[in-house]
Amino acid sequence: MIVTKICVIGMGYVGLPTALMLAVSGHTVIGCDIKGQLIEKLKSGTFDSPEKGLNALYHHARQLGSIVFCEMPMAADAYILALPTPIGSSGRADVSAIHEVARHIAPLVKPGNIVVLESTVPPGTTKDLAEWIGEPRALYAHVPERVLPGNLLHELKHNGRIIGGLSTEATRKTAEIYHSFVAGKIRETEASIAEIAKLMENTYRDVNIALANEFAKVCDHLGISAQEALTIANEHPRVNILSPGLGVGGHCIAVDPWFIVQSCPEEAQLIRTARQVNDAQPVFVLNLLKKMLEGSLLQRRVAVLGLAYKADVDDARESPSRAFLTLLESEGAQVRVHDPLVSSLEKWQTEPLEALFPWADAVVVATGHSAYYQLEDHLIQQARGDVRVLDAPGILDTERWEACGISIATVSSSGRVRAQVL
Ligand code: SAJ
Repeated sequence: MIVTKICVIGMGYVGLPTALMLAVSGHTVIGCDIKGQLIEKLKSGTFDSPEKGLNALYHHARQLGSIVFCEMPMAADAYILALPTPIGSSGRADVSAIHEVARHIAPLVKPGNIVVLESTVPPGTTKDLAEWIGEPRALYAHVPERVLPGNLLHELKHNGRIIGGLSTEATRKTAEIYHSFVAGKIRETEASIAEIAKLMENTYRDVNIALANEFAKVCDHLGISAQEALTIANEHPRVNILSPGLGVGGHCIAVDPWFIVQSCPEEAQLIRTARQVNDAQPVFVLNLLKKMLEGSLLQRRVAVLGLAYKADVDDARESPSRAFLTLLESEGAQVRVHDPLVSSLEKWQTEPLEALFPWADAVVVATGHSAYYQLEDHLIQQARGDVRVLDAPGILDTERWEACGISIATVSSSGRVRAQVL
């Protein structure tokens, strides 16, 4: 294996683990980020993460002495950019972080160096990056990240990777680097194909969840249990419908489909509609709750469980809880919140469940944290006997709640609950 000096730019949830993996796989690594405090922590050995295995990998890399951290990029053989690409105020992808880094590394990049873009980007951005850097003899490739927070290190090693170079030499040389730590299949292709393939992956998931959310609405309207119907439909060997819930959050699936829509607004009708369906899901859940509380939320006390964008992560970016909490307050409800991993979301501060349960007229599970499935009986017993419980992702242990005389509605069972109870 060729030992390479690699500068990884962006020490976020993708860049840092990638840098550490490279550092324990025989490379010399420079990890950069403009966040001074983060770099200080990484340098001083005080970095701490809830992500499984990350702390151990960090200490291992430091012991090997194969990684240094700094705020500005330094000269290397290869540069890997793992930077955020959010949706900007114009509704288009904001690639300014990539543009800015291109400006910084332009004087460092030499002919034959490798420049890899891992950020999810609109089609054509890898080519733009090469132009922004302006060293046409460097080797450019898009290698989209594919990891799931919570299982990051396993996925980084075992997931297949797409390597899409602007030239075959770029693809081949970039693949050599990734072969040093990836056990999954490495798929070599062109940059534009890698870019659109990554967007297809997340769009597929978004459209699938939108379909599940729409099925939940349809079944609610018809007075049918969507949950049972979805379970049965998914028993077909070629059907795999995902689960309805409060909506789609996170900085990937709720964002990336727009990159396709911005590139082809006329062609991407289904993709746009799926985004809109998922964005509107908190309104559907709000209306279910309203029906459960006899039509009005005015002055009703609602405890919302879950601020994170999905189960068992401490990340609330684009969380559908935000829209839901805002809607609740606009209806005049009194709102208090809890999350085992996120301490606050804007003005909403986590409070102990012991304080919320005796207080609440209604409990809404927004995020399917395993802590909510595992709730202890003494906590459930603190809920009021007439409390209404709406479990959006459908994760509560219904038997234990029912043993306390409390019935539970979920987004996918609301049709049946409505037909029977409401
Ligand atoms: N969700 C549902 N129903 C489901 C599954 C998820 O409502 O059945 C919701 C979640 O609660 C969450 C949102 O969808 O709010 C997104 O969660 P996720 O677990 O589907 O995805 P992310 O955004 O955490 O990670 C995705 C992954 N992409 C795919 O699985 C195709 C991951 O591999 C990517 O690395 C990541 O996007 C990314 O960065 O692109």
